[in-house]
Amino acid sequence: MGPDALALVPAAPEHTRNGDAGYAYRADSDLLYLTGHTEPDALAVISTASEQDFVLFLRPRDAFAETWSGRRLGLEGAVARLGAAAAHPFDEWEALLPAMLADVGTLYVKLGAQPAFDQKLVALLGAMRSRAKWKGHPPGRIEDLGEPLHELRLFKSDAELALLERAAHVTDLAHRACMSELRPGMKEYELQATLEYQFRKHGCEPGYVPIVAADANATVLHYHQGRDALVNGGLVLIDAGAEHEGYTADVTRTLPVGGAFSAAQRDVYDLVLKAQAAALALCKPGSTIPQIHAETSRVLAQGLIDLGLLTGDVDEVLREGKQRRYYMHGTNHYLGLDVHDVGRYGHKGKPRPLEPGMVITVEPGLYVPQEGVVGPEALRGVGVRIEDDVLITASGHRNLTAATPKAREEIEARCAR
Ligand SMILES: [Mn+2]
Repeated sequence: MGPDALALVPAAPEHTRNGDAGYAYRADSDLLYLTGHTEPDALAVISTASEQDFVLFLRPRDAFAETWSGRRLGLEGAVARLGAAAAHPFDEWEALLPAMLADVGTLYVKLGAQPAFDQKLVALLGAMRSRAKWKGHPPGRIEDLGEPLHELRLFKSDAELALLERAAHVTDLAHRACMSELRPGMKEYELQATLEYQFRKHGCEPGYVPIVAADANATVLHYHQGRDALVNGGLVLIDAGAEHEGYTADVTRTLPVGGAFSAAQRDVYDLVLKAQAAALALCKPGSTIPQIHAETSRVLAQGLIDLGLLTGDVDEVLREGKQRRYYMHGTNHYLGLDVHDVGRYGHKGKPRPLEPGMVITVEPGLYVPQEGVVGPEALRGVGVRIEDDVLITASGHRNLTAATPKAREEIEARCAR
């Protein structure tokens, strides 16, 4: 932020599910990252313009309110537990902020993220302007807080990596439980229950709504209905990650129901695994995400030609983007507090190289529609994705989710038991 600057980070609003019932509250990742505060109705003020470098507005202790909606950290807690230099009741932020903003050089704020907050802030700046002669001017510049803050979040500290490793471990337990409990006739939601049971049993929660997709349901990328039965000889795609203290893993495995891949399923599985190996080999400093995607797409395109799903030579297929009919998503995204984590992927169309400390997913897949495609009948409706999470290191990468089985023979053995 530089000197003489002040950043504002509001808490995420609560959302009602229906009636008086709310959704489970999840703190805004920026606020969580900077402060550790997990309650709604809060505003963090981070300052290089004042001795008070971290001031938190938050809900004060209130015996009656806490009877209904749970214990609160309170003002004393903000100072004692979160290291705030000062704490004030949340409903005083509009009254107290003008004095904190007066004659500050630069205000950092993420405009557009929370329109209701923006509106109050703009009104407050307007009121400051009309009183500027006596009370001090509003900040001279307004900068996007996302730029410096998300650059920080993109590079994981050792403490953050320890949390991600714990999330990866619990995710591994959950995927292994699915492998051993998998039986023909089960419903998709039963495996979803297995995943969530393991997450919660180990103190985590789902980092995103798990995808459990039987057979052709796997060709719907964000499939969430989850009420179909698993058919003997079919496949089930499981995309699920545990979130631990805000940090989530993001792992996909594709399993044979009954314990044996058919010849056609095996061909697709082996191809996706081969594409993932090619992608992983490029996960090192200096590579770019578009470069990894291009190489992954090349392996998949050649395989699609070999399987009879595409015709022509591989350069022509890639030039025309024909492989996108079967592989329509990207190969990598950043991972951290958000499953699709923050951080710039490039600037003005130029991709940025990977650097040590970044954590990315590696997730090639192939999804053969049931209708409107050429090639062998047996491939129709087959959807396979294999996804791991890697930390970029100085010498290459470390696969944080390597423990979760993906070798075809091992997957078969575990699912057959
Ligand atoms: Mn992913």
